[in-house]
Amino acid sequence: MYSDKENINILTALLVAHGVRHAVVCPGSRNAPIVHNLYEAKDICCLPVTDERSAGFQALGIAQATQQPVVVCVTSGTALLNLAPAVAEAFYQHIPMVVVSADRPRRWIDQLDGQTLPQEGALKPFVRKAVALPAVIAGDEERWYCNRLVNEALVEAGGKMASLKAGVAGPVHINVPLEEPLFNFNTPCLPDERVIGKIDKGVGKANYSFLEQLLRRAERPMVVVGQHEPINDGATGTAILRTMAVVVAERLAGWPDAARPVDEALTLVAGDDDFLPDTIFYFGGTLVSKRLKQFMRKAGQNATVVQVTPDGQLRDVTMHLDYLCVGSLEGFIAYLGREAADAIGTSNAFQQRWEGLFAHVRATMDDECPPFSQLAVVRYFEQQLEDMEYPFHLHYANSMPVRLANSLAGQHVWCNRGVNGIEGSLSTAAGFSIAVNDMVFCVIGDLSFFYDQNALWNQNLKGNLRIILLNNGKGGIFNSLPGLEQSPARDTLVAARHHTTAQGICTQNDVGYFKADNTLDMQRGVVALLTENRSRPMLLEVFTDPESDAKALKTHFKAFEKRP
Ligand SMILES: Cc1ncc(C[n+]2csc(CCOP(=O)(O)OP(=O)(O)O)c2C)c(N)n1
Ligand SMILES: [Mg+2]
Repeated sequence: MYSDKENINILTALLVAHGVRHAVVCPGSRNAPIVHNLYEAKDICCLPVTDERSAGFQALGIAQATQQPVVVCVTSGTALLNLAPAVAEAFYQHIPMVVVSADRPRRWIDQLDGQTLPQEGALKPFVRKAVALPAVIAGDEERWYCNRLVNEALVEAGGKMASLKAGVAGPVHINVPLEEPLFNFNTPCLPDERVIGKIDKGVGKANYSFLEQLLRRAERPMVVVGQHEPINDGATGTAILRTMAVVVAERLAGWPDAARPVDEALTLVAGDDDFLPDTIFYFGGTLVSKRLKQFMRKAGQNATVVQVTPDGQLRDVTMHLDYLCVGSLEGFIAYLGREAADAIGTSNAFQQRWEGLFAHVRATMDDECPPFSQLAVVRYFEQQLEDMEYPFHLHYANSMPVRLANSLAGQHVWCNRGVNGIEGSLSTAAGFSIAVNDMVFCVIGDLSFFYDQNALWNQNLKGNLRIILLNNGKGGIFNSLPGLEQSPARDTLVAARHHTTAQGICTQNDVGYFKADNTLDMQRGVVALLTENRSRPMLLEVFTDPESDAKALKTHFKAFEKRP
C-alpha cells in the first residue's frame, strides 16, 4: 500500500517512469511517507544513510556508477542544507541527482516551528531546477501542475531519454510540503502519470529524425507555430512540411503562407472530432488565440504532443505534452529539405479537410462588409497594403489590434507578445523604424498609444514610421469579457474611458496628423498613410465607438458558427 498523499504518489510514479532505480534515504518523520513510498515502489532500491552530507555523496557515487538519476530523500530543516556539498559537486560533474526534501506547509515557515527553515530554492545556485509541489491536490488543474513540476525537474536532471552528458544532466531539487496526518498508507497502487520525455541527442540531425519519424507515422499530423520571426529561407523544407502536416500558424508566427485565420476556422469546426489531430508538433512561442490553446488542450488528450524549443525549456501550453525536443523550426525545415524530399505531395484526407476549411474561411471573409469599426479599419488597411510594392514591416499593439491582426493581417506581424504589456508597443515600432529604411506600420489602441506617447519624443524618427491609432475612447477589450458588463465600474475604472485625442501630441512632436470618424475619411487617411512621401512620421487617428467595435466583431464571428 502506498501513502494517501497524492503529491507523493505522483512523485513516486514519475520517479519510476523517469528511470530512477536507487534512492538514498535519510531518517526523519516529515519525509517518512516519501521513504515509505520509495520502499513500496519495487523498481527502486532504497539505501539508508543517517548523515545527510554523506548520503548526498553516496548518491553521487551510485549515479556515477549506474549512469542513472539517483534520489536522495531528506526530512525538513537543516537536513536539506547538509546536502549542499554533494549537490554542488554533482552540478559541476553534470551528475543527475534528484534531491527530494519533505517540508512543512508554507504557512508554517519562519514561525519558529520545529525543524523548519525556508527550503524552496535553498540549493538554487547548484541545481538545474528547483520546484515546490503543491501540498494538497485540489482538482484537475492542480494535479496537472504537480505532474508538470515533477516532470520539469526530472527532465532537467537528465532522466529518461536525455543522454547523460555534459550540459544536459545535473542535480535538481523537489521540495514536498506535507500536511498532517502524515501516516496513512491505504492507496493500493500508484497513479498512471503522464511522462514527458526530453529528446536531446545533441544538436541537429538525431532530434530532427525523431520528429520526421513521428510525422511520417501520424495519420492526422498538425504543426502549430507560435510567435516566431519571419521564415524566409528553406522553401523546399517548408513545402515538404506543408504537404506532410496541417500547418496552423498565427500571423505572429512568420509562416510564409497566405492567411489562415485560426479563430474563424476553429469556430467553424467546434465539436467536430474529424478535425482533431493525432499528433501535434508545437514550434515557436506564445499563441494569441485562446480558442487555439483550448483546441490543443482538447486534442492533446488523445494525441501525441511534441514541443520543439531551441532552449530546451518546457512550456506545457497544451497541458498534454509528451515530448520536449531540442531544436528549431528553421532547423527542422532545413533538415526536411535535405532528407525528406520524397514526402512532397503526400497530403492526406485530414490535410485536405483543413485546406478546404481555410479556403472557406477566406472566401467568407472576402465577402464580408463590416460597418464602420476597428475591424473595418484594419480590414481596409490590410487590403490596401496588398497593392503596395515597397517592403514594409507590421507592428500591432496588444489588446484588440493584435486580435484583429490575427484575423485580417496578410503578412507577418510583430507584437510584444512575450508578456502582452501595453506599455511599449509604440516605442518598439519606433525603434524598429529607426533601424530600417523600409516602411514600418504600427496599429495601436488608444490606451496603449497614450501610455507610450513618449515614443514620439525622438528626433531620430523618420518618415517611414506610420501609425494607425484606433481610438475607441477606452480599453475596448473589456467590452468582450462576459459578466464584466454587470459592474458599474467597467467603463470608468477598468476600461479607463477618456476623451483624449492625439492631435496635440502629434503637433508637439512634429508628426503628421490625420483624423477620421467615418468610412470615407478613414479610407482617405489610410491611402495617405500608405502613399505620402514624408520626412517625419505620420499618424491617422480613427475614432470609433467601442460598442460598435464589439458588435462588428460579434457579427464577424457569427458567420463562422455554421458550416456550409
Ligand atoms: C502594462 C500593462 N498594463 C495593463 C494591461 C492590461 N490591459 C490589457 S488590454 C488593456 C486595454 C488596452 O486598450 P487599448 O489600447 O485602447 O486597446 P482596445 O482594447 O481598445 O482595442 C489593458 C489596460 C497590460 N496588458 N499591460
Ligand atoms: Mg481602445
